[in-house]
Amino acid sequence: MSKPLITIERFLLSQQPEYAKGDLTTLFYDLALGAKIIAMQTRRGAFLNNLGYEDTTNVQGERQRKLDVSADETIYKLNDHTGRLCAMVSEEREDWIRIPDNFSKGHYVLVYDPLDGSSNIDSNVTIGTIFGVFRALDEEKRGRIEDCLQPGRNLVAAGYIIYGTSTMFVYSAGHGVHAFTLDPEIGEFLLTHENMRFPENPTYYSMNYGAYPSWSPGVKKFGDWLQSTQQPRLSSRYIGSLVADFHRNMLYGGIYAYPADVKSPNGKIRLLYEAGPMAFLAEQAGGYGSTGVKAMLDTQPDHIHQRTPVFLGNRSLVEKAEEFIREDHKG
Ligand code: AHM
Ligand code: MG
Repeated sequence: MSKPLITIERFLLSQQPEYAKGDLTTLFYDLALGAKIIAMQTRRGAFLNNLGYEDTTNVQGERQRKLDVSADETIYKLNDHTGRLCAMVSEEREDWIRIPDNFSKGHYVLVYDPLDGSSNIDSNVTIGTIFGVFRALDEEKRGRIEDCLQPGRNLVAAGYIIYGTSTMFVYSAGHGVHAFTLDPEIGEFLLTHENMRFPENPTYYSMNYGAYPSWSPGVKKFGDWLQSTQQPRLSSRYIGSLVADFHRNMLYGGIYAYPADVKSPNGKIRLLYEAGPMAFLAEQAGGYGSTGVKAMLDTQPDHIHQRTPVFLGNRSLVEKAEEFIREDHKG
């Protein structure tokens, strides 16, 4: 007998029957559709005149690439009118997104980075989409900034889509991390990796050592420790796409870190729609996510584009980073 074909929808319903016909299931359906469209846009970028830059910058002052903008439009357009959401936050938009008045509103908030790993977009290197889903704090009021500014601990679900040698949809709705691979022949995501866990013994570390001179003494010591005193020794792998580095490390064990440095005292990665969802996935896969000082999931965002230092991966390695960084904070 051949193996059953398990779609995201079928799997979600089998795991969490309470979501039957629910908004979360259909939200995932739309995100998966978005993933297929963005995968096509990135694959055909050169033919669609979709490589290179727009004339615009985003709120972080970064020049927007055409694919950043089209991926953002894709996710926004698939979700603005469905009646499932009361608000959205995108890395590419300065303000939180209100659902237009002519559409009905729902209980969920979607936060997303439409295309992460921007520096890799035009060079055929793996990139990803990151998302998180919160429930509105006050379901009556439907859509306020407070509904968006929630700590990762409140996430109902989170995930990423990885555009690599294949396209994968990886998510957790609080019952483990599961991955679905896009079968391009039939255009459907099918379950390929159930209940992903960080292996006990890590293999890789992923940090941009080009920033070493600007790291704090504690981060430098951690970076040195990763390179010199591990038995058996870890190997270095750094793609510069959070999704890709995290995904590989979840499969083989390891740590991804983007610490603070002199240039960016709060680090580079955004708390709400990058670090929070990835920390949720890390904990669901038996790992841990930290700011270097405390659990990422317990960190309350003060504004939607807030940055944070990030340490994600095997708990033993992330806690080691915290040990070294704690030294920086002692008198
Ligand atoms: P982006 O949202 O502008 O793409 O920035 C986030 C990305 C991460 O995916 C990646 O880990 C990091 O920036 C790489 O930064 P750097 O080139 O400084 O190492
Ligand atoms: Mg990003």
